[in-house]
Amino acid sequence: MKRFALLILIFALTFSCSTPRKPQTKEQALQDWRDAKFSMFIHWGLYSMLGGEWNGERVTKGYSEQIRAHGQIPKAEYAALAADFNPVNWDPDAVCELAKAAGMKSIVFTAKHHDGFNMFHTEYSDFNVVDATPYGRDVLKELADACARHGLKLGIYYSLIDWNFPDAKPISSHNSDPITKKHEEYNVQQITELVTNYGPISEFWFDMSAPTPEQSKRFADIVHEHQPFCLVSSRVWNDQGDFNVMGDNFYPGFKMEVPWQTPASMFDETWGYRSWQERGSVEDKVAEKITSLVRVVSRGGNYLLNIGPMGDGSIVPFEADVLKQMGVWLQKNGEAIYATKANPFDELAFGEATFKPGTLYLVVLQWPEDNIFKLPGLQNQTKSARLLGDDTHVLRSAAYEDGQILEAPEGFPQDSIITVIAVEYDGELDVLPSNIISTDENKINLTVDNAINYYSFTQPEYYSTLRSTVKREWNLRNDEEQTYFPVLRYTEEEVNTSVRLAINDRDTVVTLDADNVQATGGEPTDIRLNPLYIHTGLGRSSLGMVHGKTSNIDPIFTWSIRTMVRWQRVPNWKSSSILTGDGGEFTPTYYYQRIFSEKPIDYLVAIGSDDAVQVWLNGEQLLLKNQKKPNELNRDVVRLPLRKGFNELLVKNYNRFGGAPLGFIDYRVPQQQYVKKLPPVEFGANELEKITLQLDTPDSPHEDLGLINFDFWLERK
Ligand code: H79
Repeated sequence: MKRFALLILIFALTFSCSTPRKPQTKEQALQDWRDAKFSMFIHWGLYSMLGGEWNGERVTKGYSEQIRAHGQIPKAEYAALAADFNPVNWDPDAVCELAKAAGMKSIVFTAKHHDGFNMFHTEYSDFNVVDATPYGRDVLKELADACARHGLKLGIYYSLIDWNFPDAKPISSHNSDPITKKHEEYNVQQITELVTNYGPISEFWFDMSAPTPEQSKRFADIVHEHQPFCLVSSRVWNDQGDFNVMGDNFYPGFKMEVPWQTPASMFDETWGYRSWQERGSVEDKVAEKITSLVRVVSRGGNYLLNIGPMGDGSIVPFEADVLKQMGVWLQKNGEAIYATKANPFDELAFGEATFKPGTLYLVVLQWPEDNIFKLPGLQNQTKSARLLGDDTHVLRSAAYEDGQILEAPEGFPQDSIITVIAVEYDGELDVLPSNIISTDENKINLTVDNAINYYSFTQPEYYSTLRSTVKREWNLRNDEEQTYFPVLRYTEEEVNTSVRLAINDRDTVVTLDADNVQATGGEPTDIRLNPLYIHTGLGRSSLGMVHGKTSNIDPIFTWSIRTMVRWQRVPNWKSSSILTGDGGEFTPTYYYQRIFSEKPIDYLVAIGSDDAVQVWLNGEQLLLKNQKKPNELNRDVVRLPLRKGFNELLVKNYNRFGGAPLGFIDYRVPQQQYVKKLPPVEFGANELEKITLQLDTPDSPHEDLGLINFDFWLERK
C-alpha cells in the first residue's frame, strides 16, 4: 500500500511539474505559446567547429554560422568538416536542465541552417549528422527525447535556403533568393520528415529565402496538416505564419495585438559560436538580457534567446552563466513575466508593466528619485502594493490626477538587477487611454494623429518587411449628450475597400462605394509643372531608405552623397509618360518634380511603380508600401496637399526583385472624391466612447489599412 502511494506520488510529481499542457485547439496552442514568454534558441552545426575562424584567420564579416559564405570556404572543404564532427561534450539533458534553470519553456533548435548540413537524420541527403559524421547520432531526435523528459517543448529552426543542395540558388550576399522547383520539393520532403519523426513540435521556425506566396502557403500547410497545433514563424514569408518574428535583435516600442517574438542573440554580431567574441561581464549581460526580456513581455511578445554551443558540444561557460543568473531573477520575479498580459499603460516614467487578473506588476527600469511611481489613468482601487515576493515591504498609494501614485518608503529594497512591484487591485483592470478627445464641437476629425494605432508587420520576405497599421482606435468624451453622423470621405484609391467600424463595440461593415461623388476642389488649371527629373544608377538601397534629402532639392546639383551620378531631366516628359531606371535588384529610381499651385488645394495624382513605392511632398512622407504584384506596373492614386506656390514631389520607385522598373506620374486623374454619411450615433454625457477602424476582410491579420486618402470625422446633428 505504501509502495502504491509512493508510486502515485512519483507519477503525480513527474506529470504535474514536467509535462507541458497538450493543446486541444489552435487557440490554446497560441495562448500557451504566448504565455511561455521565454525560450531557448540554439545555433549549432558544423560551423560551430570553426568558431568564426578559417585558415587561422578571424572571419569578421557576417555571422559565424554563415562562415561558409563570408569566409568564402569552398564547398568540399566545408563538407569535409563533417568527418571530424564528434561532439563528445554534447549533452541534451544538460542543455534541457540549463534551459529550465534559465526559466525557459521551450528549445528551438537549428535542424538545418543555410550551410545545408542536416543536424537530423534525413533520407534526402547524406550530408547529415548520422550518415556523414563519426558521431553518427540523430542530434535532433535525442534533443526531442530530452525535451520530453524535462517537460520542455521543442521548436525546429529550418532554413529555406541551402548552400549545399545542388539545385538550389547559390550563395548570395543577402540570403533572400527565390526557391527553385527542385529545391521546393526537397524542402517539402524535409519539412515533412521534421514534423512526422520528432514528436510534437511547438513552433516551426522557417528562415530566409524569398518564396512565392504559393510556396510559403505550401510549407505552412504541411506543418499544419501533420501538426495542427504547431505554430509557424512568419519567416515562412508572405504573411503565412502564425506568429510574427521581429527583425533579429529588434525590440518594438509600440502596441501589437498579433502574437509576436523577438529572436535575440547573446551578442548582436553572431548566433553561431565565435571563439574570439568579446563577451564583457556576465553581470552586464544578465542585466541587458533581463531588460530585453522585460521590454518584450511588457509589449506582449515572446523572447527567444540564443546560445551558440561549441563544436565539441559544450556550452560556452559565459552563456551558461548568463542563463543561470537570468533564471535566478526569474525564480523570484517570474510571476510578473509568465502568462501575463502586455503593459496596459501607454507610458510609464519608471519602466514597464504587465498584469494578470487581480495583480499589476511594475517593472522598475529606472528607480524614481522621489520614490514615487505614477500610474496614469488607473481607475481601479488598489488593495496593496509591495515588493514582489516580499510582504514586508509595502508602498503607500493615493489618488493622483486621473490615476494613482505609489510611494516607496525610504530604504525600500531594490533588486540588484530589476525590481518588480506587485500591485493588487479590485475588479477588472481599467486604465484610461492616454489621449481622450474632448468632443463638444461641431466637427471632430478622427485622424492618424489623435488615434491609438495598433501595429503589426507585413513580411513578404526579409528585406520587404514593413510595419503595418492594422487598427486605429479613438477615445472620446463629451460633457453633454450629443448625436453625431460619422462621415467618411475617400478617393478612387479606397473605393471597394470594406472597413469595419466599431462604435462602442457595435460593429458596422461599410463598403467604400462610389455612390456619392464630389469635386475635390482642385483643378488641373490650378497647377503648373516644372520639368520632371529622374535619378537612377545609385546602387543598392533598402526599403524605406532614401539617398538624399527629401526637400529643398536642386536637381542641377549632386543630390546623393554616395555617388556623382546626377538628376537627369526627362526630355519631352508628358503626364503619364512611362519612366524607367536601373535594372538591378534592391535599386531605387527617384522621380522629382516641382509643382506650382495658384492656391492651397488637394490634388490627386496617380503614381506608377514597380515593387515598392515611397512618396514625399515637401519633405513629408505620404506613402510607403510594397506592391502586392511586384514586377508589374502598379498604380496608386495619392492625394497631394499642395500649398500655394512651389511644391516638391519626390518619388522612390523601388526595384526589389530586379527586371526593368517601370513607373509614371499622371496628373490627369479625375479630381473627385466620395462621401459616405452613416446613420447617427448617440453619445451619452460624460461617457467614454470608443471607435475603432479596421479592414473587414484583410488578406492577413498583418495587412496595412492603406486608406491613404481617407478622411473620417463626426458631424454634430
Ligand atoms: O540564423 C540567424 C541568421 O544566420 C539568420 N537568421 C538568424 C536567426 C539570417 N540569415 N540571414 N539573415 C539573417 C539576414 C542577412 C543578413 C546579412 Fe549581413 C546582411 C548577411 C549579409 C548582409 C549582417 C550584415 C550579416 C552580415 C552583414
